[in-house]
Amino acid sequence: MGILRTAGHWGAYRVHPAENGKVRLEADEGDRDPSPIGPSMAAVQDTLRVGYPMVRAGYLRAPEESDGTGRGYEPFVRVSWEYAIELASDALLRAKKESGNQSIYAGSYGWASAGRFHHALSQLHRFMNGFGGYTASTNTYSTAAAEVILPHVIGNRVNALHQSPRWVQVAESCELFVAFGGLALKNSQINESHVGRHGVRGHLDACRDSGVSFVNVSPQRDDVAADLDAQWMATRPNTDTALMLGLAYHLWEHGKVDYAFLERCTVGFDRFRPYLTGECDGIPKSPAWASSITGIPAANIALLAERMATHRTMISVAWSLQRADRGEQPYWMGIVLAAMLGQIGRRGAGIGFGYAGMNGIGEPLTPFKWGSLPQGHNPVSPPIPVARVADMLLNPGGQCSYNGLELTYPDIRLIYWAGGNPFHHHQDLNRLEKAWSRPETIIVNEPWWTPVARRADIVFPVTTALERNDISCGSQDRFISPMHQALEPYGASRSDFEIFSNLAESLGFGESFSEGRDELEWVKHLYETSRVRADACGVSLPDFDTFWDGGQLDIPMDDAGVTPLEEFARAPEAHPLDTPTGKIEIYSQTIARMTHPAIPPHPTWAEPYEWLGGSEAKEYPLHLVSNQPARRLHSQGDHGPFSVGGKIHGHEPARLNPADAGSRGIADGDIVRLYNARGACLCGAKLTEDVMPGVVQLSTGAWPDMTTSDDGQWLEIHGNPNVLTRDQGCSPLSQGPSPLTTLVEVERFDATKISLKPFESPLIATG
Ligand SMILES: Nc1nc2c(c(=O)[nH]1)N[C@H]1C(S)=C(S)[C@@H](COP(=O)(O)OP(=O)(O)OC[C@H]3O[C@@H](n4cnc5c(=O)[nH]c(N)nc54)[C@H](O)[C@@H]3O)O[C@H]1N2
Ligand SMILES: Nc1nc2c(c(=O)[nH]1)N[C@H]1C(S)=C(S)[C@@H](COP(=O)(O)OP(=O)(O)OC[C@H]3O[C@@H](n4cnc5c(=O)[nH]c(N)nc54)[C@H](O)[C@@H]3O)O[C@H]1N2
Ligand SMILES: [Mo]
Repeated sequence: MGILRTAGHWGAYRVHPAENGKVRLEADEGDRDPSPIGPSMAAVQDTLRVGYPMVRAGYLRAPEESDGTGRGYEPFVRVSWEYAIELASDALLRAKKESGNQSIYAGSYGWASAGRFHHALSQLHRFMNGFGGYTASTNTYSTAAAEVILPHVIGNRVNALHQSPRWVQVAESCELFVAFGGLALKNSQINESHVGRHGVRGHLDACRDSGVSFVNVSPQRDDVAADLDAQWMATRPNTDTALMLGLAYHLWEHGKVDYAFLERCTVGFDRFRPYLTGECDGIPKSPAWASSITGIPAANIALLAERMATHRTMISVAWSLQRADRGEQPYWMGIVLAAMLGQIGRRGAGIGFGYAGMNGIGEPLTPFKWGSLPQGHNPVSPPIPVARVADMLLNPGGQCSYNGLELTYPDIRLIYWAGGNPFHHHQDLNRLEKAWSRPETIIVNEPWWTPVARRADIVFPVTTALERNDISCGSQDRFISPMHQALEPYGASRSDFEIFSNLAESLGFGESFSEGRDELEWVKHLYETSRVRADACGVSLPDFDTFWDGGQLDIPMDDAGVTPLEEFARAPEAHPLDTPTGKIEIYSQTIARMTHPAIPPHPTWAEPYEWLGGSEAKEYPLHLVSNQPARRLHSQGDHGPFSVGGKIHGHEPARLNPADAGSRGIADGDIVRLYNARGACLCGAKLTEDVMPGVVQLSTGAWPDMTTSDDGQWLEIHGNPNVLTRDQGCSPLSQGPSPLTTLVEVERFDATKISLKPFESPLIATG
């Protein structure tokens, strides 16, 4: 074997041996904008690892009568693999026999690690299906509201969330790029699969060089790279729907609506117009009205509408906008605004979702599907909206409205989590902590002693990507890369595949789970499946050995190709959308039939449950923007040097405007307490004019470090925003998470008595 290679969500790398048996990662040749997250992850391959199967002491004493309130506090006891597998098998069998497979929750959301074969969730779901099924989750924390609203408005076929008009075409043809939620370069460092080459910086350079004008509609100035000279329209968080309505009103008032496009490609403008003009409710959604809600001067709104009508315009809507109360609305209204401009389907113009949210957005899709681990069939239904997990645990038998359905929550007795960290990603962690104490058994597969591993009954230690063989590829990346095993497994850790093979063996379906293949045989099988599919599309891939010993392969992709929405806009009769009418639905009969007051049949502005313009702001006058971290992927690698290097006295930085800091006596570098009625956390203050007044920004992913404060309340002392966010669905339509709708207050905090220990292994008792 020549050069060893690996890949992660943050890039593709060559692996070099380093001191103390460690490895050093060097960005793959050709990646001109590599991410430091990869090398930082490599530095913690042996830090805070779970080395052996571990069982919570109270659970070990009495698995059948365990008290879940001890989770997260009691010490763990090291056990043998045989015993751990037996305990987990017994628990699975007990739940199945006494309450049926529905009582097992394996919705297990999370990003795990890159690698087509060792994808933790695919392994878990294949295993659970072999066992007779499980309660699953539906939609994602990233884009749940969009995943539910877009099919109603533009259908599924266009796959709009992953098929935004191509970057190359934007650079060639777009004149005005209006970025709702910005284009944060930090977010484009990663991908759902791996990142072969970081391309967004280059695309933005090309846009700048060809004279594209950028407008950054966001509470943060630095959501768009400084050298793009974007016009910053600082908007109150969660008011984008109102702003879009104001822009739409101006177009209508000044005869700038493309009625021919509306006639040809949409339905329902006639039912939406009375709302826009105020005919039906007495409130014209004028720029002046939008100004009173967004805080943006009316003249600027009118001016932007004029520019949009006279330039080839891309309306870009970041995913963050829909991770909020009524997050479906800005997505729907963005499409209506683009339709009124009549530019949907024109090269480099129209509407795009999630630009710069990941490296792959705005890239073409691979022309064939990569091989993947077969999942089998899950006979258990319904799946539960992913962010309703705490509701489900707290309310067995309770009802949940979702996309026109009434779901009943199952009674969950066992949770199996692999590849995610709900104790960073879920909202209102204090509430989740209560919900988490309910089930009888919680099993977690994890490489590190993360907050969720620490709250399990049985922890199976998992190898990392550097300790196993795999391939990395994905539909939005033109590269496929080998992932070679570069390190011996840490301690007694095993891959998720081995763990589930062991469990399946113990439960009597070992052969059907593994199909008699070992790791490398599976990797080869997935590669060969891909090779056959590629061949059918005229793409020739080398044989496995050549690929395995070589570097990344570059798959030819069609940059100039037509996107499905472009095809539709050119010839809507020949290429109808798969909406009920075949057209863009400005008014949806399907949603109207749901007859729910919180789910209007056309885009509508409604006040979020808490926001800067509402009465709640009297007590908690700052809007918390908990966005994605620049120095890690979610909570992964928070203990790595790159993430730790960004902390302030060990706390996660919270950025706020000097005006807000000054009025509270807060100086740069102070420890501050962010709080509201749901919880409180400690952060390091960072003052910057890049954050608009009235807003505090705190990235997600700091490992929660819980303690009790003087008043007996829970205090999170590391800086995790999810002790402050509300655990409420966006609406009964999508039930998506709404963390970006959160108000807080901030004060200086005397942290002299605080002992910060977010990165510690739990106590290990001798068994
Ligand atoms: N307030 C607020 N909260 C948010 C968001 C927000 O904007 N604001 N964003 C949300 C979004 S968009 C997302 S996607 C979620 C992200 O939430 P998650 O995807 O849950 O976050 P990660 O930190 O990536 O968790 C992955 C876990 O998998 C583990 N892991 C890695 N490799 C393997 C493996 O091979 N096997 C196993 N078994 N485990 C492995 C890692 O150690 C880590 O603990 O957070 C959501 N939460
Ligand atoms: N480095 C790094 N990159 C990542 C991730 C990571 O963890 N680390 N996570 C990845 C994942 S899973 C996802 S889903 C994507 C998420 O991609 P996004 O959802 O686009 O990312 P965020 O950083 O949450 O939000 C982007 C910006 O939106 C702005 N914003 C917040 N609320 C509002 C609002 O109401 N209106 C407007 N106009 N703007 C608002 C904020 O200023 C914020 O900086 O990022 C991905 N990229
Ligand atoms: Mo996400």
